[in-house]
Amino acid sequence: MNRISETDLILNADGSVYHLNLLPGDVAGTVITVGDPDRVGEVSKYFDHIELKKSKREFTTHTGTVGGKRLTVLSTGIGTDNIDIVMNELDALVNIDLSTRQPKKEIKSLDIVRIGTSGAIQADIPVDSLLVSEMAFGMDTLMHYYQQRLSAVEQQLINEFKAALPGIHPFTPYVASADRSLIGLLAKGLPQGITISAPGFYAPQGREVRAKLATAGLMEAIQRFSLGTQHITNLEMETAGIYGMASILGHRAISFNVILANRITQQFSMQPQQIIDASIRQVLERLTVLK
Ligand code: R1P
Repeated sequence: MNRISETDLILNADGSVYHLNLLPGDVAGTVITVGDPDRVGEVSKYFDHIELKKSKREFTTHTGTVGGKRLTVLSTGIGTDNIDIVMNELDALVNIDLSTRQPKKEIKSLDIVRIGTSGAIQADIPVDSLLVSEMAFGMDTLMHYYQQRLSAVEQQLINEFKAALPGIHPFTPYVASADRSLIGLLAKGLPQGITISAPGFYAPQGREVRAKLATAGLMEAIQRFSLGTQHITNLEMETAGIYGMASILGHRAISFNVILANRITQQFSMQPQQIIDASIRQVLERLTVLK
């Protein structure tokens, strides 16, 4: 097999992967991702034992155990450009022999669990609720750089969504889904929805601060779009990339969204930190079912 070159997969002097600054043994089979580096400690404070803390740029990692289960929590920073880095380097840590620079014979599948914040775009989704992304459309372009094999159903979803944005959005969105088995194991009793991962926070999510500068009609078209009885539920900036990369690399992924804002009712959470904390505890409890 071809040796992976020093420039395709960059390693630091200690053998760790370039951006995450991690060695293969540093990562557990279940990886919680959060956007905010400060949220890593908010998750790991519930670990019984923390065995490792490492950091580089926006990527902070803590690995430890909760009730005997080994977990890693890692910050991705904001956006799917970072997700490209995080998913490739996590995959390299478990599926590439970093000393020989060859893919391992047995490919390992990680469980990737996002705990992120998000804004709802349907009036009936309450602020402070927790919503699981069943599927996500990427309004960024990340998956167009990969050979994402789409089912006929997924291709149809993209066509329908693109047709709902005529002349408003110049790019073809991509679509990717949560792992069905993780949804079965972890999402019981929680609302599930269709998430939009936007490539920015302001105009890409319909926000206008100083003047009317955002593309007219985009948010309204997204909000109106329906697949049968389902509508797009929420906006954030990573889920589609995580789902797309997980599916091409063979990992299982699920994204939990703490709904801090409702863009339709224009409400923002009165107690965001407490709500994020309660959601972290809820997700950690749910993770105990994973082997
Ligand atoms: C924007 O404020 C950030 O918050 C959301 C978005 O996806 C974006 O990363 O998630 P996190 O709270 O996990 O960062």
